[in-house]
Amino acid sequence: MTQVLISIGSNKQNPQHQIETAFLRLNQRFDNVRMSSLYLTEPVGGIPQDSFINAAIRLDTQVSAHELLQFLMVLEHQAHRNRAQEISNGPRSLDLDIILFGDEILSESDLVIPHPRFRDRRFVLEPMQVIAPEVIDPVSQKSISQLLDECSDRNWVKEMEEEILTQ
Ligand code: PH2
Ligand code: MG
Ligand code: MG
Repeated sequence: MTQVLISIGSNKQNPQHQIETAFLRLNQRFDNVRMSSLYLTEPVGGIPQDSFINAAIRLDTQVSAHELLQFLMVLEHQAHRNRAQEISNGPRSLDLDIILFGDEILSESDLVIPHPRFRDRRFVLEPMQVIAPEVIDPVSQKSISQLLDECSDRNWVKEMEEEILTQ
């Protein structure tokens, strides 16, 4: 089994519904799926747009990182995400990014793990710190807690509601 950390985000087409639907589908497909509470977050990347809702998800799987990526892209497609019409860092109905995949380090044209920008993003680290504070980034050898302590991103991140747990 590999423990995976995923960052989920949306700022279009009912963000809260998009995130809850994706979480239910992940929960049907994978083991020990846990999601942080939802966070309202300031858009990062310089494009004027609505605030995002972000959360962190942890799950266990036997599939490869590429197979997981395929599954996440199906979920994005089901949320009517259309990459062809998108601008970089712009609005999106559903974004599912693999942040860590066990201790794998991978750099391919379609998939880079650990996610190259996650250490600089408070909207990724703050929710993740709640469900996986001790998980180690295999590149920096630092824990999620330590990366959050050292993170200089000052864009605002506000917790929205209680944590959603699965049995
Ligand atoms: N995703 C982006 C660009 N900017 N900003 C916030 N707050 N949350 C996101 O999920 C996000 C972003 C590109 O994927
Ligand atoms: Mg993203
Ligand atoms: Mg993405």
